Amino acid sequence: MSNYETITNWFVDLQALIMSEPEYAPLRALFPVEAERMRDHALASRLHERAIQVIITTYNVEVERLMIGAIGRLQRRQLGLGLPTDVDEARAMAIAGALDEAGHAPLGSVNAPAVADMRAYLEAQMVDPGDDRPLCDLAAAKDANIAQYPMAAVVGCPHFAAIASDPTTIAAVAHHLGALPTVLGYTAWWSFAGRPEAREAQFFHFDLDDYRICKLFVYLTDVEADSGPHIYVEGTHRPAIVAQARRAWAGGEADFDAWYLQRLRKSDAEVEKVFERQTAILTGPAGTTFLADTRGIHKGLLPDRADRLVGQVLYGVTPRIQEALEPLDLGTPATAHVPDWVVGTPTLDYANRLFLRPAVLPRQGERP
Ligand SMILES: O=C(O)CCC(=O)C(=O)O
Repeated sequence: MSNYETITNWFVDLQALIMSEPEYAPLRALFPVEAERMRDHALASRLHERAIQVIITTYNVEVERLMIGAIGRLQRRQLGLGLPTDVDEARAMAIAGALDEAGHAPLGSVNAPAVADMRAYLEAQMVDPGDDRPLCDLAAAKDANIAQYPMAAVVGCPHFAAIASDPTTIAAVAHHLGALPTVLGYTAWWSFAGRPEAREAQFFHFDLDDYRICKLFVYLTDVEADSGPHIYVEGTHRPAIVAQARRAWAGGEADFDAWYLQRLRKSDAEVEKVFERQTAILTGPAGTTFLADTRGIHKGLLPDRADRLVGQVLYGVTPRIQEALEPLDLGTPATAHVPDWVVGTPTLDYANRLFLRPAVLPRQGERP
């Protein structure tokens, strides 16, 4: 089955659950269509994007919980999926606990030879220097604040899919999100040092990619306080903390909403004053990995002294249509670095299905 059909069926089946199960009736106001209408991808995307917006902008935790419940039920009962096997469950729970509480959690380190492989691979790829400029060599992008690698190139980066698919990490993310994750993006980018001012994600903001999300970061350069650490305002992914800040806001709730929901980029002083929460400065040598629930307030600090190269995996709960719609087949030159086990069980295959597809083995009697 093509990726397109798999995604279509997922949305149709979820909609059928919403329409048929009484407990999901409150979701119907957001999804007032028959299940079959979800075959229209544009409609499915529009309805889900709108639902995410409504949930966030109305702080409707109950509807979010119902949606996660429906997705979990689809995964368990219809798709027959469970948590991955070969999991260090105590560790998965500890990681999920830190994510639930603070919003970020350290993971194990990637070893030096693997970091060197990833870096060498990425340095040989073209980058997007932003500002509508064409893809170029890394050297030609160094006047930008940030140069991003195209997603299709990052998927084939050595070790990356294996890091993203580690069963204990997938289990921890599943515990935190409340449903099995789907990888929604592979990204890697350079943040260059010495730029006069911060740009885009170098200002505080929060992400809205899905009903619930979590990102895995892999530092591929040494990251110290002056070389562009990820900065995370602890607890700000929790609706209760946001609600508390909203109640305490001197200008009233509408004014808070205008700042929190409509102002994409937020200043350090504003964030500090509004949330009064501990700020984590996530430093570490090349190979450091961690998870962050970027529904919370965060940014990548503008590096002062040294450039930073980071890889990132985005986990969500719905299979949103991707820039690279068709997954890459394993066993081809583009995925030469990706081990088979990352799609070797139903749950890992599900997590990776937007980007990676098991190699099609030649049928008996067919020539390879
Ligand atoms: O560069 C960073 O550490 C921040 C990344 C970020 O803002 C994001 O992934 O949304």
